[in-house]
Amino acid sequence: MKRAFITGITGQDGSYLAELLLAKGYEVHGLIRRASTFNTDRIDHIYQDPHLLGARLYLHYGDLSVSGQMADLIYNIKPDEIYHLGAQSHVRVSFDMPEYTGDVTGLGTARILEAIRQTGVKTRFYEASSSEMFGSAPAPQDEDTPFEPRSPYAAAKVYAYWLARNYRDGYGMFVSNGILFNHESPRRGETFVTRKITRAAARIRLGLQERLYLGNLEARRDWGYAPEYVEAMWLMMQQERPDDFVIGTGESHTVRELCELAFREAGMELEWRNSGASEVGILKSVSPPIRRPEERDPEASLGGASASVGLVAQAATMKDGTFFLQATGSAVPVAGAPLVAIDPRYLRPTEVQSLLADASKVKRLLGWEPRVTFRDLVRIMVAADLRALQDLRRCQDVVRQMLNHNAGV
Ligand code: NDP
Ligand code: GDR
Repeated sequence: MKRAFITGITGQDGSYLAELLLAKGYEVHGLIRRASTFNTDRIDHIYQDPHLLGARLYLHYGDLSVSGQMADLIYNIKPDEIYHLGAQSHVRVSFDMPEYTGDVTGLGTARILEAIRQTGVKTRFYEASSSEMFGSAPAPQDEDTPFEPRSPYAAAKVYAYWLARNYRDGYGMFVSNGILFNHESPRRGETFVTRKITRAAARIRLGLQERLYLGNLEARRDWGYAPEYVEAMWLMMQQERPDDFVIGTGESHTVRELCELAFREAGMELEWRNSGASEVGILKSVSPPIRRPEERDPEASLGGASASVGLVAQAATMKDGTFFLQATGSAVPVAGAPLVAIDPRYLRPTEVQSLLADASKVKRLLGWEPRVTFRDLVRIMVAADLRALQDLRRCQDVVRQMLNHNAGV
């Protein structure tokens, strides 16, 4: 049985990769950080009690900023493959925390590579490199495009990239860089722009949020679907020789397009007015219904739950069994409402304006190609956010009914 060690297993990619490797029969070890609240949401569904016979998922406490620990873990686990995904991965935050980002995102890689070298454990190493390293280099970008990093995060990733290559060349280690362009999913952290937008579209549609504040609407990204990208990571580690690969879709869109599409998926058409910092996305029309076939009694759960969060809204059922929210107050969006606005806080001191992958190498050599389109991706994410909010409302209802029952109301 192959054994893998994943740093960043609690993150978006780590959770999908752990699923993939477990499905392939691996024993999976993951590095997790101690936190005062649970931080294992994304992997709770695959958690296995290590005391049980046949358990194949093991979690180890640790931190990428601590050197000795990595050597201990690697020596004891003796993994066949190490997927190093752990990082302070937020570009905007890296401007506020440059030193910490350098320590975790840059030096974290050095600590693991040194641990492998010093322990002599025979293992393969995957470095989570990033399209951010290309920075201001003109699009499209491929494996030969020179790096022009534009943030402390990107600078740290460039350091880690070159260190990985240095250990491959200098010590003959199996070390591969996956240069991944943005990849998203319903598990994406809520402050990255895709999830921030899809979540806000769902919340605004259900009357739980009034407005979405964004930064640069013109930034262009090559957005793909995360579960497909972890397949590419695994493929890279199965090759005879280590190599570096760009992974992306070859299609790019602006934040503005993403925003329009996500709101449309949630049943709202946007219209842009003004420009610069005063630009706003106005609600042109709401197009009910939102399909929710599994909901049997929307009146009972939705109307009540809206009241429970202090909003003025009621559910209405359409003839075809679908439903929409009828606005009876200002909390539910009505045409003309400014739903999207600019907040300069979300602008970056230096921006990466346009990223677009030329991923022909990975297609040619590994046969990897993305299947989920940009439209599919946004649809998947908006649907997941709507579903999650509706599930939450149902739970709130049940709890309220129980409380009422206990109180004899
Ligand atoms: P996430 O931000 O979702 O996950 C980051 C992971 O790193 C989390 O498990 C986090 O733990 C862990 N981590 C952060 N700091 C430390 C630390 N000091 N010690 C130990 N663990 C730590 O990132 P993604 O899953 O999106 O990305 C995975 C990797 O790929 C990252 O290195 C990222 O920079 C890189 N990347 C991502 C791309 C993308 O589009 N998603 C594109 C290109 C590269 P916790 O849960 O406790 O916070
Ligand atoms: P990025 O992702 O910086 O590309 O890094 P993010 O989703 O944060 O930003 C994408 C683009 O959207 C613009 N933007 C905003 N971004 C955020 N977060 N919030 C906003 O309100 C907002 N408004 C506009 C940004 O300026 C940017 O141009 C991600 C991370 O996963 C990295 O770890 C990874 O390496 C790269 O993708 C590839």
